[in-house]
Amino acid sequence: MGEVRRPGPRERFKEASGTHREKFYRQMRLIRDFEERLLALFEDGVLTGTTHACIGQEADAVGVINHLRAGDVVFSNHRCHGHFLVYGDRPDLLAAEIMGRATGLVGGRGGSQHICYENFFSNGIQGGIVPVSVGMAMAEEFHDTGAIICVFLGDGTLGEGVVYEALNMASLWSAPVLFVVEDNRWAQSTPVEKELAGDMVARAKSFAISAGEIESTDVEAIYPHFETLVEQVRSTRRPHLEVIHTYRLCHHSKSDDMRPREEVEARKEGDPLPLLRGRLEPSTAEKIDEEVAERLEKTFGWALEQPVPDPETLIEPLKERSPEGLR
Ligand SMILES: Cc1ncc(C[n+]2csc(CCOP(=O)(O)OP(=O)(O)O)c2C)c(N)n1
Ligand SMILES: [Mg+2]
Repeated sequence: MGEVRRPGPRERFKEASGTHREKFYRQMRLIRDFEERLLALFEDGVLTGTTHACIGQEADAVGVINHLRAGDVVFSNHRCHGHFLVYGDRPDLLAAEIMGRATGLVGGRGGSQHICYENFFSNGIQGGIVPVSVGMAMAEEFHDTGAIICVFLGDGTLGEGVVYEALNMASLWSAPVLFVVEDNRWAQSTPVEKELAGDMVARAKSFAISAGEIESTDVEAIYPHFETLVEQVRSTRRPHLEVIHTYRLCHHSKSDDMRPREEVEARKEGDPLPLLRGRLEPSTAEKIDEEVAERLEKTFGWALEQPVPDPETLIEPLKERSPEGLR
């Protein structure tokens, strides 16, 4: 095996604190509460610009990324906070980044959508990350690292032509990429029925890429479902595409929601948080809720005190960063 590119302290994936159930609930609680606090700061006018929350889709990030190993690479899109928080467990650096602070993940230049941390990369251009993830997979193969790439994309993004060039090359070149399509039934204000012809799984199969789907918001269904898929990509060194049919319970961005109210209300029954919380001992769930609330209180308090970058440095290329944050 060659040297793993930018390995990072990724062994944390193996350290389950308490049971899987507790760990998964803690991670989902962190994502949900982080984003709710963020949205409140936008409402209060403390934050400006834009952000896309993944409220309702937390089980995807938790159910997939917890299978990855040190050295594996994650690509995400505009809706990246959940993926990042499971990958990096650094709400402090993410909060500072979204607030445009110098001590954020990428020095306050990336904001909510453009993150780079260890082997995690996100970009807000729909579809743009997909060919990059295939190129990255080929680089990992070239260096014989054994790493795999996991890339998250939305249902609407399947309308971008570059996705199909990337699927074609991934199959031809045998790239170890797990494409995870989060089908939340909407692309901004367009329902999936008006944006996508045919079948998502069949599209991948037409490139001789193995593919499947799961309809669930239950992390205890998604996590075991992805165990074999991640192992399959790792051992066969071939791409796989898996669709998670889920639902976004929040607006697309900060306040834009064109969906029928009744539809959103009905989907709240599948909210992944109460679903898992109900399986925990009430005292355990309360303890986790308190722990997360306390952590986020410190996180946001710290982030709000961070300095903004010196405008003189804004066009300078960012140096390799190891931001300190709260640790
Ligand atoms: C190339 C490009 N076109 C348009 C946009 C604007 N845009 C941001 S999110 C979005 C909808 C994406 O829908 P989907 O892929 O289903 O992801 P979701 O937002 O549902 O998570 C659009 C059109 C963009 N970011 N990039
Ligand atoms: Mg969508």
